[in-house]
Amino acid sequence: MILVSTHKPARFPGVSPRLTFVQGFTLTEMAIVLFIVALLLGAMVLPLTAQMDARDNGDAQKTLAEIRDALIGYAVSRAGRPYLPCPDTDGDGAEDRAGSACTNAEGDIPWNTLGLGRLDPWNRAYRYRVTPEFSNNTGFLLTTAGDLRVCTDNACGTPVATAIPAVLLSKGKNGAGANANEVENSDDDNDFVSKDPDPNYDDLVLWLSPNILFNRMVAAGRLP
Ligand SMILES: [Ca+2]
Ligand SMILES: [Ca+2]
Ligand SMILES: [Ca+2]
Repeated sequence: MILVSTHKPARFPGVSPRLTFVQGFTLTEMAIVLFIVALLLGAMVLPLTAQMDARDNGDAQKTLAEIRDALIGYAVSRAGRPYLPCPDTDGDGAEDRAGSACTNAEGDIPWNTLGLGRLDPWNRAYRYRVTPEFSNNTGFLLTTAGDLRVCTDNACGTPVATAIPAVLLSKGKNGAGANANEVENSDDDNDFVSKDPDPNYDDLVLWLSPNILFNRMVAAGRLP
């Protein structure tokens, strides 16, 4: 809203021009409005991507937790002493076991054996590594120690967890990244990195704590 004089300057001194309010926008006002709209649109588009990423990450975390529960359910339901399933190493979703031991300590989640967790939100298989002493079908005891470690970086100066029976992993939106912390999660050894996401790290790592596993076996009457 602006004030505009609708009359020519007064011809006679002492008589001031009459002022009238005129409805409408000046170019400056239009520019300000457009600028604000552009700001708002920009502010909406970025969070939309962030929201979708957050939703996918949340879905993956939820599925990883369900897979972890399914591992415990698998162990509880064994006929003899409890043991964990082997990884799937040939892509058919069934665990790959050669005799009493796993063909490999690491592979994809045996989604068909467990009944869930075929692909993560980015259409890649969830990964799974298990300590051989926990996956041998001779079964584990309350004294069995895991051989996996979870650390906050690839140097692993401060392990978050040690003696872990099994680790579950989604490689996140960027897949197996080239960053050293992500490489640590794809190098087929006993160490994994779990940390807050950054521009070069988006892996999601979940592990099966020996205390939870043992507690559930005792509660189910399967151990000792
Ligand atoms: Ca298989
Ligand atoms: Ca990743
Ligand atoms: Ca590693």
